[in-house]
Amino acid sequence: MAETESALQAIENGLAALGTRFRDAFAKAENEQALRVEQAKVLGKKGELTAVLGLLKGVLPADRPAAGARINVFKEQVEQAFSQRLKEIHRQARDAELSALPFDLSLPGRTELGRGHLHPVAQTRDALLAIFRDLGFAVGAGPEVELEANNFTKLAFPPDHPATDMQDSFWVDVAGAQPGARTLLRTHTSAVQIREMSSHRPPMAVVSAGSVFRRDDDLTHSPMFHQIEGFMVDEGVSFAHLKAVVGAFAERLYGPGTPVRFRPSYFPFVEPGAEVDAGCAFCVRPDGSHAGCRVCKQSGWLELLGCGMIHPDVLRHCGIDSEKYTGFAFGLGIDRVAMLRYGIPNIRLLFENDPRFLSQF
Ligand code: FA5
Repeated sequence: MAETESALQAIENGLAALGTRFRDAFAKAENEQALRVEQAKVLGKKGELTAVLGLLKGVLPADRPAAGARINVFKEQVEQAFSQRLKEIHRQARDAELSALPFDLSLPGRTELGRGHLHPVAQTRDALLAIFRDLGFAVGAGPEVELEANNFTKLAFPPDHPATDMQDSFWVDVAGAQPGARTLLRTHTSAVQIREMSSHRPPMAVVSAGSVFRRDDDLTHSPMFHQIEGFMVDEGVSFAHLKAVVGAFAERLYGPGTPVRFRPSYFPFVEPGAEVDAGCAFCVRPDGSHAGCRVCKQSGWLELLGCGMIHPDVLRHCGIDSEKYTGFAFGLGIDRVAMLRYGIPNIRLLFENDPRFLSQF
């Protein structure tokens, strides 16, 4: 009996000493790691409480449950003290962070990332669109996957025209398309003419820009490239209006006084049709004559665009009275203009996405 009493006393004394020690150690622990070390010293396998538990051997079996319960209460006290101190440590760390000196927002930023900018084709597109906007054209748009009807048929392409061939165009199947309605990646932005003229009534003057696709691939031809297309329809629109718009466009693009020349050409959707060249801006002399250079292949002229008076059949296909209304249309490759503008010799450079190349523009 005396033996068990002294064992119980030893347990009580042990817990009391341990209690003072761990409370002191927890209060002094300055960070989470130090706190966890102190906790392990008390509760760990080789910790001080294990030594106290050893004293249970000297307690009579009848007194052991009460002694065990006493030890469990102590364990809970340790754990409670531990989580309380941990919360305190976290709060102190957060307070220190919040009251530390704020970031200096006036410091210069890191420059390694560099600033991006618009792709040279996008810059050229925007410059060209701005010219036509200034001339009074509205900006329209159409999809890149287009109906055969809008890309070819309503533009009066005969069914056996080479452009409609599998070798020239990318035909695609579209899930849910109307039966019999063939679809392809549009081969030119002229399809936007059809969409606009079918959904609006004259007078109208619309320009649109975007990606187009053909089975082409060499130094100056890419399978994906970009075009700008414009047209105007109203009563009394004539070739003279077309010449005025094209002339103003050339002057805005290559400088005041830039001459243009019209050469007869064929596109199924215009009659008459023409190709337009602009005087070469790279070798023009002060008197307006041209020295001839590599860019214009010594000719003094640069190809500018294709154009013509909209064929009456095209107007009719869009439900526009071709007896009352007339119109003109024109289209040009943006990539070619960008190549001239920036002196880029190979069209593929534009689409390889090499930052060493693109960062030059
Ligand atoms: C057309 O696409 C006509 N839709 C333009 C038009 C519109 C004429 C309205 C009349 C009235 P063309 O096939 O010539 O025309 O192409 C126009 C321009 O696109 C060319 O002058 C050229 O600059 C550019 N181009 C054509 N194929 C490619 C290609 N594979 N890669 C880069 N540019 C190209």
